[in-house]
Amino acid sequence: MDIERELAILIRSNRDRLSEAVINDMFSKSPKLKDKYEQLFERLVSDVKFHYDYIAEAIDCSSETLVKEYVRWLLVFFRDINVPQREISFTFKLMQKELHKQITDEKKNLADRYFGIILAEMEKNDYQTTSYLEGDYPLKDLTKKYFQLLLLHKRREAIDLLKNALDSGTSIKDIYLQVFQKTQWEIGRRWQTKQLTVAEEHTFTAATQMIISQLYPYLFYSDEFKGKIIAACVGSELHEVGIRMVADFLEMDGWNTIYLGANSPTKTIYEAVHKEKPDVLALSTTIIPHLRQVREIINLIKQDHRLNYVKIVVGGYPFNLEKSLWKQVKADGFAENAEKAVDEVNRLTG
Ligand code: B12
Repeated sequence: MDIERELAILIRSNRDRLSEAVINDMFSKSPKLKDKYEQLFERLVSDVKFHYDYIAEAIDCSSETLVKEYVRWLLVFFRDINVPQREISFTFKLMQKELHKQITDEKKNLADRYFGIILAEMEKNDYQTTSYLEGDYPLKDLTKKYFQLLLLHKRREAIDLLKNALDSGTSIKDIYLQVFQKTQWEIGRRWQTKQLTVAEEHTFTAATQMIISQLYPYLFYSDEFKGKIIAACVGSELHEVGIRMVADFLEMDGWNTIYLGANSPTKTIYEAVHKEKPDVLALSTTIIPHLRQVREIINLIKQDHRLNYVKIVVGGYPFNLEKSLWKQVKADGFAENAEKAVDEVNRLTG
């Protein structure tokens, strides 16, 4: 086993204990922070667990990009609830110190490299997010109108808007990749920067899922039967809109897709692959620490000689950040969006 994997396993298996120790140490070192956060002890511990999970996964994937991206995301997230950057840096320094107590010198060097990257990235602290609705793209007006209607909870008008666009020749695929995808990403950005509440994010996502289902009569199904695909989100992954879009695009291309959706445990996916014998397994993850579950299911399938005909294609947020990650998890292919997923599946099976 390589040292990255060993360190990642060590962090994961000790992260609960480490995280409590970090917050206790923080309170003993800083009475001011103790005063400010004592009531929030559990919350702080759970935040530190979250940080350790991301660091462990980035180390496991040997990816500096993943850890840098996490820091940028975190700084924006905390800035908008007025947590000062120095408190975040202080937490990470204590995390590093606590981890040091558990590991050998060789692993200390590796851990220090990642903590060094984290702390350097924090120093920049000038991160801005920009709206996904801006920029140059063909369906910009339609996307902005749709987004406004969602904000006003006008779902019926939103459906009519899109049906009218489809009736006047706009392609359903463009609506998926521009209107729905950009809307979802923008909802995320506004949630991250506290312009939308969790409740609003839930409502708007549910509205878009309902609207997608209303547009199914507009999906163009091919008469061709190219083969069978299982599409699933791994383990504890709840972000299902992306893989749903991938499945719909593949259906339109002539693939019979069996959609397992969010939250599919490794065992469930493995059993479904045995039962259905698909040509392709499409796996999605959004949350970086869930990459471990991607690796787990891929290993299981690759080690099972009865399944050596199954091609595995992966995608989702971390794969778009780190373009070589799909090789790292030992998948056969990757695509950055639903349209490219179709090309990739055809290439792998052609
Ligand atoms: C809706 C949403 C949720 C919903 C999901 C509900 C649902 N039914 O899907 C809920 C409320 C459950 C949720 C929870 C969380 N979320 Co959330 N969520 C989102 C949001 C706003 C939209 C996701 C979405 O629909 N995207 C639209 C689709 C179309 O885009 P996509 O997933 O990238 O998919 C495309 C490609 O990636 C690719 N692709 C995807 N899968 C696959 C698979 C294959 C095989 C291929 C080839 C291609 C491919 O093709 C797709 C289509 O073109 C995003 C914002 C964002 N930027 O995505 C945040 C976001 C992903 N969430 C985020 C976070 C932090 C969380 C939570 C951790 C919050 C929390 N503390 O609880 C939890 C984690 C839950 C979990 N265990 O999974 C962060 C992640 C940041 C980070 N650094 O990791 C984001 C980016 C928001 C933000 N800007 O801060 N979330």
